[in-house]
Amino acid sequence: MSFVDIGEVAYVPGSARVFEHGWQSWSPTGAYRLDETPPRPANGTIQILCYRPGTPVPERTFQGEGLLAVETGDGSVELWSAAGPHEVPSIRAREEGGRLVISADAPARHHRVEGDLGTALRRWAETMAAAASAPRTFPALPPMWCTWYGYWDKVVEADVLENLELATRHGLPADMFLIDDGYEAGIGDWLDPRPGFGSLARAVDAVTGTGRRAGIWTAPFLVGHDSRLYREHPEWLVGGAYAGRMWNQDLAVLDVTHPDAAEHLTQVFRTFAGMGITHFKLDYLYAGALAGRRHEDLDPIAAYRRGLELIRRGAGEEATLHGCGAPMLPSIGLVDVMRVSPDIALTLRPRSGDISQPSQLGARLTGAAREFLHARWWVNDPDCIVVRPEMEAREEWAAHVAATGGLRGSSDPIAALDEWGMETTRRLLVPTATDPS
Ligand code: 9PG
Repeated sequence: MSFVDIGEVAYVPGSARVFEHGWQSWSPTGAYRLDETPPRPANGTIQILCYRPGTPVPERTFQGEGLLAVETGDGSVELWSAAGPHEVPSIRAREEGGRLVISADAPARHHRVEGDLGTALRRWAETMAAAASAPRTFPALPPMWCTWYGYWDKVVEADVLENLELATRHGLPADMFLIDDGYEAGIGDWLDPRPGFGSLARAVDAVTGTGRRAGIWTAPFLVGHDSRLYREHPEWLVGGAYAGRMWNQDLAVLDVTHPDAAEHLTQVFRTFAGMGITHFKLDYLYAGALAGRRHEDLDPIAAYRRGLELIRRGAGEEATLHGCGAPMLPSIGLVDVMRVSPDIALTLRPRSGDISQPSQLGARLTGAAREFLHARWWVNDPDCIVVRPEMEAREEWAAHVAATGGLRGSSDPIAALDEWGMETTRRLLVPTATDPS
């Protein structure tokens, strides 16, 4: 891929800022002064997992995926973006002779907006939503409870039952229970139970039996090298595509353009829907848009969109599709809910210093920078409410969640909440805002 200069901007030194839009849910997004260095991946694996694969950024260069905006400092914003959501140019800005030179690796359109960055981003989001036929209105989604940030991959059926009981006893209005990563036998083997989890069907029945909706996590485009799917169907993998390493194994990619793999994918979601599951957290979705050799010669973004359509076919029109780790622009119109930030964690700062990694700081910075997408492209998911006593700076996290209109989900073991945690959780568990801010 080669970059071609497409424009330049004059700016006011000291007050100008460049807004970089990250590729997927976990990719850092924000506005930076020209003397700041934006977040960059700590290593090659994180580049694949959390940034745009294959697009390392040169030194002293800003880069947005599908969107780069310059708040010039004189009251206007100059913005470059894809013509539509199905092509996502990488767009760069570098300082040269007192101006910013803009370059891109695919066609990008220029817009100039009088006003501040927030105004320009809101207007841009509306233009893109219309071009992508995103829904015009967004439902008030009820709050939820999620297993991940309390039980991690050790979750068992009994944890779900215990928290159902406690939610009822404490009057927590969590109307959907999401069983996150940990119930499955392998990455790709979604219908096989992890030995020791218990029964997924029983857990789902317990949830729906209380009148709540049941949700489940999958990473539908990933195939872990340790999985049964990987052993049994090497012909279903995208040739040469490497989705990184997680769960102590290398990750391959399901080729949704292979008819049998496509049928399998739809069937997995049809099976879950048949159990009564209506909310689907679809994680590590970036994998579906990786380049590689596919059965059918589709470009990666078209293949990604095809994959989501196959999932929708199995999950049903009424189901809620919840993207995570997902390429942002390519998902418009296909998901109902979208994670807009890296993971929350019990610690304020990320271990590696890279804010694409789980941490409160990363989740707050990128989540706040993407609040303008809420109720314009989808329902934002700022990640879960975690407010038990061991959570570092829990007041700050609660304040961040309170300021977003997006999905409210609690993910503490309810028994671990002290009085402040319980009150805060109850206060924050409200339906999503139907209007954008
Ligand atoms: C389940 C989790 C949860 C969580 C998702 C995703 O790059 N990383 O280090 C990285 C860490 C965690 C992570 C994604 C990326 O979490 O966002 O809500 O569902 O998977 O395994």
